[in-house]
Amino acid sequence: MAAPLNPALVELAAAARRVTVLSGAGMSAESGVPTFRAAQSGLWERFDPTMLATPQAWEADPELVWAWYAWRINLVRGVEPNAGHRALARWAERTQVRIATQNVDDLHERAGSDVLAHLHGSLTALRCADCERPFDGPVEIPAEPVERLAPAACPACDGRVRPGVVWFGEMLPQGAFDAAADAVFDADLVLVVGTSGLVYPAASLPDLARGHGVPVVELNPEDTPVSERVDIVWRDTAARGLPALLAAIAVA
Ligand code: BJW
Repeated sequence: MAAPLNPALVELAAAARRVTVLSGAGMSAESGVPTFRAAQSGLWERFDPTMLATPQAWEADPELVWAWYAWRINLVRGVEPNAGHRALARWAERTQVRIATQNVDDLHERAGSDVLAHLHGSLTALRCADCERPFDGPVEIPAEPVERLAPAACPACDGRVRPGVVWFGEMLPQGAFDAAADAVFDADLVLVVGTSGLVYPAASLPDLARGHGVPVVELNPEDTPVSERVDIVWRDTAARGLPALLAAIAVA
């Protein structure tokens, strides 16, 4: 059951005309997608995701890194948006809701939302690691996890095809951060959902909002470094809290 809602939160949300949502891995957790820093399952338990999501890991062992991403692509294909994703899509029918996500899945879109910015790219926007050309050819995605898998070869240059995600030390997609920053400056409510707030520059967005006088709410079942820098801390999960908020503002 959802935690009781803070009346100040309901009042803010009911009055908001321009909501900006900053979502992280916790948004998709109740769909069955493990959060980035949670223990991975099965054979990936032995690997540290912060070591795999790097250009250095790809250079050293592309077959290991591609096998990890193939497992995750398969996992995301097999799950559905949760009640939190769907609540945001419904909210957008009555007010402006802009979503800037760190997530590399497509669950917001599959729930019916337009996503303003995928700050860390997308699992399935494949491209050549050498010539950067987008790749939309067939890729082998095994049904069961494997520890090594050869990446596809680029038809133009024979380079290795990599996932279209942003690894540590890489630049964010052109314009993505600026679009997210503009959306927080222009909001009358910023809702930070399900992120540990550890990864920059995405983690700076709540502070940018507050610096502009925009109220910031954090929805997360756990304490994070963001918690002490927001106006309202809301301890609940995305799939419980967001539908409860939507129901409350419908009658507010
Ligand atoms: C629930 C829940 C439920 C659970 N409901 N909640 C400034 C200071 C220090 C360092 C830097 C800095 N600026 C840049 C850096 C370096 C680096 C960085 O930030 N490092 C930090 C680790 C210190 N940043 C970069 O390198 C970025 N690039 C960059 O800055 O370029 C410019 C530049 C280039 C070169 C030199 C210098 C500057 C790029 C960052 C790319 C991050 N990429 C990843 C991997 C993507 C691909 C993949 O998925 O494999 O993105 S890392 C990973 O972390 C992934 C995520 O999007 C990101 C954030 O994770 P998130 O979403 O917060 O997930 P979790 O798992 O951490 O947390 C889940 C949360 O959900 C928890 O709080 C739970 O409680 C909660 N939760 N269930 C709601 N049901």
